[in-house]
Amino acid sequence: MAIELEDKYGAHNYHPLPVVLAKGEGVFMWDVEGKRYFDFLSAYSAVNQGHCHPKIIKALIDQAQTLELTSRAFYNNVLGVYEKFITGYFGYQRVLPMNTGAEGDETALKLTRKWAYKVKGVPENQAKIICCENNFHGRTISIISMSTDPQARDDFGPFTPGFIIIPYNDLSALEKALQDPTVAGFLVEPIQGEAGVFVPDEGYLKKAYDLCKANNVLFIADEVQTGIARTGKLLACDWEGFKPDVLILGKALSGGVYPISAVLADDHIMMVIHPGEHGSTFGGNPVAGRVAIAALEVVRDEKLAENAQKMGELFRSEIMKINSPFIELVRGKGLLNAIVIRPHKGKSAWDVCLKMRDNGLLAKPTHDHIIRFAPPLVINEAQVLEAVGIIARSIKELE
Ligand code: IF1
Repeated sequence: MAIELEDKYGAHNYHPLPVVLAKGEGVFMWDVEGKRYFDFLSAYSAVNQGHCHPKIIKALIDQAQTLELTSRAFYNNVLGVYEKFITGYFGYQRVLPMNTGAEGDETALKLTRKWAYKVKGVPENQAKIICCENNFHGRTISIISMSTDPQARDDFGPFTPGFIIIPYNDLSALEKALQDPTVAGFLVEPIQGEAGVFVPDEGYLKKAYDLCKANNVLFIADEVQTGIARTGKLLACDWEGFKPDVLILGKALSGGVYPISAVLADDHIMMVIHPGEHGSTFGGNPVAGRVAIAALEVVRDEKLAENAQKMGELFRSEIMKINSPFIELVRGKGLLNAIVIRPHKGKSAWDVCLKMRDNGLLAKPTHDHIIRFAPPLVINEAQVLEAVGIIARSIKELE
């Protein structure tokens, strides 16, 4: 019924796994028939704090009943409190609030271009931004102009100019691209999600950051997916001990209950934007402010980064014990992991996901041979072991 309705009345821009969900709590979701599943997608890492976290839901309801939206034409009594909280939390001087991840990335691109003209002194309309092959930063026209994925790009042109695309995890390509004096920024995912949880070599990010510094270029980290404790640190860049010039957050900034994104930077960058030059009707609204504060408090109070680190180690070591012709490779960091599936007996990653669904665990293939495993970060040891049991059994049943 639900599937037919979506099929008949919705645009066909997704191909969901056939399961109709009706309820969520913690690491679990239930379908319309009451069958329980482990959620190993976490709404693409938006639900790091677990489904329907009571503290976050309470913040949402309380504020929604008090004051929902004022627009930025007026001040509201939550935004400043939220801005002070989030800048202190991540160690930046300023924040620019938006709603979706793609808007966060767009904001960072605009900020970087403006910085190039106002501070770096790049000639008008010449600013360039370096990005990486196989990136995923969202779905807007400018963002897909950076994409190298034909599915994301084909028939959506003409594209936005001003991007230089280099291979990911390739410092000499970056060094070469940085020689162009009109380069304003380097936009990068600390781990490439859509590419199939591709973890770069240790030291790559910090060295890339140092190269950017040496060339007066902004390092822009898209931590929309990797941020907020997913990889076992608050930010994935924390693994290499540096602070990006421009930080983009989204998804779990709301614990999944509401679209909230943010761009963080210090004064010398953020203050190039003046009134009227950028904004959003919903960005920085009181509900978003309260929800984001609650979501970040949960991450800190429940030590979700530490838990993601520990449970991630356990998950990978248990998965590696599964001896199957289907499993080519396991990779990831914290609780952002993927199994590369080797097609076997005509079965693909999609078949593995269907089988796991039957056995009570939901995950989604990416690029038809990779399955991403990213449960809510509140998962405990017994649950990891039970989930790995389901994954192992599902794979065995297909052999
Ligand atoms: C879809 C992947 C995840 C992101 C990074 C910005 C955005 C995303 C690093 C945009 C969004 C999504 C959106 C979802 C698929 C998905 C995804 F498979 F593509 F790689 F999460 F794993 N930066 N990621 O990953 O954020 O505007 O969507 O809020 O179907 O588009 P958004």
